[in-house]
Amino acid sequence: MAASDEMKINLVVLGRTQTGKSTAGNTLLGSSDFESHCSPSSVTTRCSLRRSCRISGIARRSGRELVLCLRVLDTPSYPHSSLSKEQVRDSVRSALAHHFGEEGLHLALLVLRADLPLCPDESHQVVQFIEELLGPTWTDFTAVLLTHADKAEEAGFSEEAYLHSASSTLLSLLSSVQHKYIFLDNQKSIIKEERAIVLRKLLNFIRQNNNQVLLLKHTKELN
Ligand SMILES: Nc1nc2c(ncn2[C@@H]2O[C@H](COP(=O)(O)OP(=O)(O)OP(=O)(O)O)[C@@H](O)[C@H]2O)c(=O)[nH]1
Ligand SMILES: [Mg+2]
Repeated sequence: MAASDEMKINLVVLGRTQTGKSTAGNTLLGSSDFESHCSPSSVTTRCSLRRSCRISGIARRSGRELVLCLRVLDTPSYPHSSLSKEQVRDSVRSALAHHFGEEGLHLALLVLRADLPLCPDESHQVVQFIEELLGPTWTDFTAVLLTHADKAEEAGFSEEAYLHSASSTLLSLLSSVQHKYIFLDNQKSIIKEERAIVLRKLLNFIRQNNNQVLLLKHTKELN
């Protein structure tokens, strides 16, 4: 297959602890590579990259099947139960530069729990963190992943009702990332068709940003 029929997609999951970042990475990759479980302390303590290639049936280009190669960088949370902000920021920064330095990052997925309200202080904290990592154009390269959609659904919220009742903080965050958001139920074992729907949405977000990538340099090169 010609290289032009392949598309590499580079993603990073970011967010608070126990929001479902690692599980979301697994859902997207269709694997169980990232360690993920319920814990009273943060589970992920270092960045790790996993990939899933030869994904077909998602998109076509010029009438030809496009084969995706998805790469997901899992990260320790911020805030973290045992790492300082600087430790998390430095390790994510260097992992981004190491893994995506040459090809660039397509999208950062800011993972939030759909079943918990987003309050102004925590939104400010996480947004500031992402801005420090990605720079001033962070909104173009960020989408919000609302995990625990199963719990919101169990509580009787349709997507429309959910957004109607959501905190103004969440609504303003969604607006700042140009309404790039996806509801995700990580709990059920996602079937191929559902995963394809999520991947198509991500692809549309990337297209919405004119297929641009964010180039992330090593800190040393920035000086
Ligand atoms: N019900 C439900 N549980 C979820 C969902 N996503 C994740 N979980 C559960 O939430 C817990 C934490 O998930 P992780 O993926 O480890 O969360 P994390 O954000 O990577 O956590 P840290 O690495 O500790 O920061 C696990 O028990 C998951 O099974 C979801 O969409 N619905
Ligand atoms: Mg994790």
